[in-house]
Amino acid sequence: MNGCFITFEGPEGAGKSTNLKIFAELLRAGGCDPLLTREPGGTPIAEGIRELLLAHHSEQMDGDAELLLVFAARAQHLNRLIIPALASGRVVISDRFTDATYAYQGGGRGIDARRIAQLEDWTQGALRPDLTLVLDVPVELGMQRARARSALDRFESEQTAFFEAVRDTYLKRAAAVPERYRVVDASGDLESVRQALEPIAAWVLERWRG
Ligand code: T5A
Repeated sequence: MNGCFITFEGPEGAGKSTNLKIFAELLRAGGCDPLLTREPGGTPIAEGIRELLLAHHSEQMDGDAELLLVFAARAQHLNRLIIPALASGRVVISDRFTDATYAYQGGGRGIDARRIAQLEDWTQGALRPDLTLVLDVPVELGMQRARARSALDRFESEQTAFFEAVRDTYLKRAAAVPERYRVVDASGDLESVRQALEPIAAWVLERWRG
């Protein structure tokens, strides 16, 4: 695999989507043309599964059903979009990936991380992101931003304890493997986050140029 796989993670309203675009601009300014994608989603079938996952339903979604849907979308996304792009040497940046499953289905829903790891191995084989940026904000600030932006989806309608567990899981995963993760304080204004992203983009460009 020649390319570079970067993921953006963090709790609700951390600014992943906004800052992913800024990060991509920094890479473009250095001559790199990254493929931007997102999870759940990224291909038409995976986007269909995303709609099912985010919508409010009249019956409660079973935790295992939710977990399997997340990985069904991921299998489609990986095999149809991410792996071919990496194989052709592209830098791929995904707005969320499997760390979100550990954070939301593991931390938030309480599903055993070993079960998630089994599905991760099955779906991804040895593939893991080369770099994961965790945009970190206190839960209440993130929720304020999310509420100000649009109506809340099924995940965003969870309680504070759920989001605290999500954030905690991200921070623990980042602390456990510091060589793969960069935790970015996303509680300041967009300019301060951009300044934190610049050296990380420079690192990616250096690696990309070989
Ligand atoms: N999910 C996903 C799982 O449960 N398991 C999984 O395995 C996966 C992959 C969808 C949901 O799916 C769940 C988690 C999610 O709940 P999503 O579409 O990425 O995932 O949904 P959200 O996390 O809800 O994405 P958001 O768009 O809400 O959050 P972002 O991307 O972090 O925030 P963003 O960039 O849209 O910003 C939100 C608002 O805040 C402002 C922005 O302008 C925007 O209005 N903002 C700032 N304002 C001031 N200062 C800053 N620094 C700001 N940064 C952003």
